[in-house]
Amino acid sequence: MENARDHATIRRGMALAATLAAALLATACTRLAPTADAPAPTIGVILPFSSAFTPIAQEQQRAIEMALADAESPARLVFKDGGGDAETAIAAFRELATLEPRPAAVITCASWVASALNPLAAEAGIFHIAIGSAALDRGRPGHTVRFTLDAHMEERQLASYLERFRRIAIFHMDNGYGKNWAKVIAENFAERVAVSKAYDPKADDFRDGLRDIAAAKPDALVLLSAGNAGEIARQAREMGIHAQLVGTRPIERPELLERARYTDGLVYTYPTSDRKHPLVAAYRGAFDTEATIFAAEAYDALTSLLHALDATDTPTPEALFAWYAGRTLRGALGQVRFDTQGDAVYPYMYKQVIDGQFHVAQFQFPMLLEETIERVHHVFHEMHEQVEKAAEALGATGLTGEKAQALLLGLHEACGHSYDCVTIDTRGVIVNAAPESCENVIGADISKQEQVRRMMATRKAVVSGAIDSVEGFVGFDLEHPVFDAQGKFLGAVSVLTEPDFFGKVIRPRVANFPVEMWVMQKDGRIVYDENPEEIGRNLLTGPMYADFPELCAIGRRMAAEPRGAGDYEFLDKGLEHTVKKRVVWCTVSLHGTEFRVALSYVPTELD
Ligand code: COI
Ligand code: CYT
Repeated sequence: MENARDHATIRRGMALAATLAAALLATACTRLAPTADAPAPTIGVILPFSSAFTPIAQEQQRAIEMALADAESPARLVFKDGGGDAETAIAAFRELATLEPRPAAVITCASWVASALNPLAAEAGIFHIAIGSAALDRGRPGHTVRFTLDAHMEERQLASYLERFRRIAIFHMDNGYGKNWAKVIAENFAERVAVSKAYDPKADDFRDGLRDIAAAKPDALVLLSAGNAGEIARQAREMGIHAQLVGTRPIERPELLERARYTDGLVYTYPTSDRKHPLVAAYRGAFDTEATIFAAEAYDALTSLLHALDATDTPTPEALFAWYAGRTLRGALGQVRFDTQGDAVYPYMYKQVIDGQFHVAQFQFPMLLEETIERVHHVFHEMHEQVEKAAEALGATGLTGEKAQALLLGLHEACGHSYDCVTIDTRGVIVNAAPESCENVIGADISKQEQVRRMMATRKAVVSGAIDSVEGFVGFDLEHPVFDAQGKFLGAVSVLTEPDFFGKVIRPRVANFPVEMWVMQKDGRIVYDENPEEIGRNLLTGPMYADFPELCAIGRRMAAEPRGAGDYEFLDKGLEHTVKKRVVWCTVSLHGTEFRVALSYVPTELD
């Protein structure tokens, strides 16, 4: 490489000049002198310049040009107007495909464009990257790489919040983004969707559709919208619609804050991204406005594409796709993992418009904790009720024999997260077990286990802490005494939880949120953590924690107090760097055994 720094400087100058000169509808071109050995690759970029999304296209173009200016290797960018529909984008693609030399790749924005161009790009042998495309139907798998989280994944996160509403109204853009999202919500909340209306994103009067929404008297109004959400909110409020406003990723546009009076309180899902990435400050400096996630995706798309082109000997679509699939990248989006389909996965959180600004929604941390606690509580409660019934029935059948085993199997099937169910006799020996695959534990003496001793001593139902089960893994055991009709103590019936019990209950509740959850017993033992290395360690006495006195202090408070919150320093998710964390915790208990369920996050990572 000759003088990479000079190149970078020249490119930066050209990129900014191009940005300033680019008329909205014009085809902008950034030409670079090819280096002696390899010609600069041509990259086509199709953005919705002439559409309802002009400011989004502009933002993406700026970010792509900034990425080129920051890059080590040259490229020739050819921007094309994709309009607001698939047909215009297809025509733009056909023009790109005739260029000499042919583009090595095409970057496109919008769901409807991504789905339409995936097969065409595959056909033409041109690698395809989709940005700003939450909905994508890949007619040709293994070809398109996407930088946007899929709507289904985002909806799973939005659902945690939507669950609290009874009458949901949906007002969506009449395009591939809006229609697909509306469908995903309707699939999940079928009977609660009171009304779902499409609107033309190029319109400026939305009152026709909003009248039907007003008539449905919703308590939540989901806007599947971009820049015109502000105007929609104004018209909705003026028509007397007071529902909670809810949104999704593209709703965070500067235009929204111009209508802050009407959009205040709006809650929406949004990527966490990396607000400390140089792009954020550079964009603000150059354009005096905030870069949104559209810029971050566009910047990372071009940056990574140039790396991929450098790293592949023959940059065929197959080779480029293979470069992305399974890879983890770091960029303006933060840390991004590409799955084998070629889809980017990165954390989303809730944001909220408060006092005319976009904020990280603080309510989400206690909300996610409460929801998770409720879930664990539900599982415990169900086990308790089922085991109580089984104990009653076993009093009549006795603890051994086929009838008893059928009861144990029924108990096992009725309890979510049961690994097996057994009966023990008065000596503490396992005398029966279900399912059949677990019969090998029959005969094991578990009388020395702490919870068995407690049950024997009190003849009351007990729950263990984490125990090393005779089954061979760490589990939690609910023991319920069994008495016959005369009140004679026969022994007990038990449900043992499956391996990774807390993980199985907790993980889906907080999947893809930028939080970590962990569970501690009152003795300080960590019985669940996202980081498996920490499970089984003791927060109060473990050497791993000794260098973090604030964390130990939190641990002592958690041992003593059923609920609380605090700040501490500890290692990040990868156990690499020390970061300042915030924690909120709560308790779930059954038969006197208490578990502290904690949620922690890094506030500075989020804003
Ligand atoms: C999407 O399709 O996911 C988008 O964000 C498109 C955008 C132009 C509203
Ligand atoms: N196993 C079991 N303790 C064990 O080790 N099934 C119940 C209690």
